[in-house]
Amino acid sequence: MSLDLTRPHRRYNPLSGGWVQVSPQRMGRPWQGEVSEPDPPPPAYDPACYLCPGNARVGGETNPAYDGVYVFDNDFPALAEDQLAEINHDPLFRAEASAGLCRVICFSPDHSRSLPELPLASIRAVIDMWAAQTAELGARFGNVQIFENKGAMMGCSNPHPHGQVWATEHWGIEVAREDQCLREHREWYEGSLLIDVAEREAAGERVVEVNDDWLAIVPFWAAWPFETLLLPRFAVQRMPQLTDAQRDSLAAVLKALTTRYDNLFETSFPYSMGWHQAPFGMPDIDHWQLHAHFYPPLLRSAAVRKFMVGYEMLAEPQRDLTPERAAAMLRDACPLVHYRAREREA
Ligand code: H2U
Ligand code: ZN
Repeated sequence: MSLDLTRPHRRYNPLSGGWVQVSPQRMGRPWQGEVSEPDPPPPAYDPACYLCPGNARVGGETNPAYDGVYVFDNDFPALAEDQLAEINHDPLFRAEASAGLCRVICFSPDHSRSLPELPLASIRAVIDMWAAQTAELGARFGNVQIFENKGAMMGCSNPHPHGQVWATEHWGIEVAREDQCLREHREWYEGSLLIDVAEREAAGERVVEVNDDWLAIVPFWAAWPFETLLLPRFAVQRMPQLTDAQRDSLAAVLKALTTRYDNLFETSFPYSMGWHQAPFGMPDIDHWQLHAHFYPPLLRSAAVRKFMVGYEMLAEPQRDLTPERAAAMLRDACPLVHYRAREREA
C-alpha cells in the first residue's frame, strides 16, 4: 500500500536534510484569493530614493547617472573585509572572525519597474552582473551569496529594483548543508541530485515554468506556500559558466516566473530569492548544481501571509496548501502580461 498523500504526512527535503509537515485535509474549502485593489506603481524616478540615478545615498556618496545595472559597496556592510582570522575557543561562547564584503546591485535606473516589468535585455544584464560578481568575488572568497529581498513584508523598505551580494570567507550553514546533501546523494545514488530532480519533474504536476534549458517547480518538499526552485536542465556548477543562450533563456524564465507571482494576487509579490552555486576553494565540485530558491511569504492574498511560528519554530515547517496545488495556481496565473502593464495602459 502506498502512502496516502491526501492525509497528513511529512515530506523529506533531500537538499537540506529537513522535513515538512503537509496537512492537505485542512484545505477543504475552495481556495480563492481575496482580490484587493492593485497597488499603484511607484514613479519612474523618486527624488527621495537612495538608489535612483543621481541621488545622494545615506552614506554621503552620490549615485552616478547610471543607465543599466549599477553596483556599489554597501554603505552599511554587515561584514568587514579586514577581520583577522581569530577564533575564540571557549566551548560555551565560541566565536570566529568573519571576513567578507557586501554590495548592492541596482537592477535598473527605473524606480517603478520590478524584475518582471523589465524588458528581457535588462534582465539579461542583471544575470550578466550576477555572473561577473560571482567570478570576481569567487577569486577572493569562499561563498558568493547573491540574493534579492523584495517587498516591505520581507523587510525591504525601498521598491527600487535591487538585490545584494555578500561574499564571505565562510560558507553559511544553508550552503554547507546543501554541499553535504549533494555530496551524499552522489555517493549513495551516483547521479546528481538536482539533475535527477529536474529530469523527474520536467513534465510533472509541480512545474510552473519550463523551457529547453530551465525548469521552475514548486518542489515536492516546499515549506513556504508558493516557494519555487529554479533549476538548470544541464550540468552547471556556477553562474559564470552559463553561455549566452543559457543566460537568455534564464532571463525568459525569470520574467515569466516573477510575472506569474505578481499576477497571482495582483500585487508586487514579496519574496527573498537567491542563488546557490558551488563554493570556491574546494577542488571537487562535480556534485554541485547551480540553482535559485524563491521564498515568498504570501499565503492567500496580497495581505494574508504565512507565519512560520509555534510548531514550526520549535519542531518543523507545516503547510496546508499542497505543493501540487500551489504549482497549479501559479500555472493558472498569466506569465505574459503583468497586471501593472494593464494599469499603465488604462
Ligand atoms: P534591502 O535590499 O534589504 O532593501 O537593503 C538595501 C541595502 O542598501 C541595505 O543593506 C544599503 C543598506 O545597508 N544602503 C546603502 O548601502 N546605502 C544607502 O544609502 C541606503 C541603503
Ligand atoms: Zn529609486
